Amino acid sequence: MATSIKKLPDIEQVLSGNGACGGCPATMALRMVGKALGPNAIMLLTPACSVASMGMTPKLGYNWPCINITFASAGSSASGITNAVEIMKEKGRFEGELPTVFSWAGDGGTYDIGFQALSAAAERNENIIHFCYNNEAYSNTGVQRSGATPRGTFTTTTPTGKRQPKKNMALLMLEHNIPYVATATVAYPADLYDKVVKAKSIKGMKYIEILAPCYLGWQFDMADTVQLSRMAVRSGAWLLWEADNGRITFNNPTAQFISGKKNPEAVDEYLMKQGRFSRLLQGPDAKERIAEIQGDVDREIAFMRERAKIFI
Ligand SMILES: Cc1ncc(C[n+]2csc(CCOP(=O)(O)OP(=O)(O)O)c2C)c(N)n1
Ligand code: SF4
Ligand SMILES: [Mg+2]
Repeated sequence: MATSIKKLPDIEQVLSGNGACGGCPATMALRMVGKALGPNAIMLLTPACSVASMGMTPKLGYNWPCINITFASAGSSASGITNAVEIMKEKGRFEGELPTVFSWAGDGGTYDIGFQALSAAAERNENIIHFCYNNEAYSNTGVQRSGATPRGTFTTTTPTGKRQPKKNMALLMLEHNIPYVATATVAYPADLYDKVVKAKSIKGMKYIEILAPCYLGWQFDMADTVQLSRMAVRSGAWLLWEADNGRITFNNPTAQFISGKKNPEAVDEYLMKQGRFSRLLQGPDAKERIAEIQGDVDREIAFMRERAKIFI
């Protein structure tokens, strides 16, 4: 049961005056993460919009010690820092509660360029939280395709629509046998908050992926970020789930589709609300293209329903 949004702490770790676009989903998500983690944390960032938005010392937009690292090294850098603070504590050179060490990366820095070091950190079960805010493209450099970009999407490197489906990164992380994996999105802030609070309490590797509809890449009105996020979940294009020690449970409204109590909405309306699809869905082959995307969504729901039954 998610905490009510009215009961979220007043604490703000994302400060006013940062350089993000209006309606930026990454910044909204980070605000919720800040409420859940509190001030005692160390943040690592790979190159992405969240770095471009944060400003420069001494006027950082994020109220944590922040370290900018290379694209490929979120897993290894966060591992080094978490081990360093634990050893300092053992040697009596660090007093008080250990900080939460977390990496904050985009889908480019997680699915693609950062995957190798992240996979290695997961296999070692390092005591970190890796957050992927997934806007389904390399937004900061002008919207190029990533491994998280869904089939049929226009990006500057897929001008006629991406041909391949996205990969299921959260499931790949689960298959590393780590203690906690979760998916979330900005339209369900209390669900996100609860998941981060839980991750903070668990020792070992935690992975949380947040769908982050970006008006620039997805081509919608920046006032509609939350609406797009909700439509993604209601259509089943984004599934809300978590896995404690390998056991998958689904969160509402996804849980209702999985149990068959309710059907997800058709993806058409969700797709047509976004310029990155709608431009490509106006031609003579529109019906087949929509059917192909709907097929990917239906397959993923069916696959996750069956995958959740496996717990040995
Ligand atoms: C090795 C390397 N390649 C390319 C870049 C240029 N670059 C900076 S940010 C960025 C996009 C990152 O995409 P993502 O991780 O999805 O974050 P987003 O921009 O979408 O927030 C790229 C390609 C870089 N900094 N380092
Ligand atoms: S381009 Fe998208 S992800 Fe980047 S700062 Fe703007 S709204 Fe946020
Ligand atoms: Mg991205």
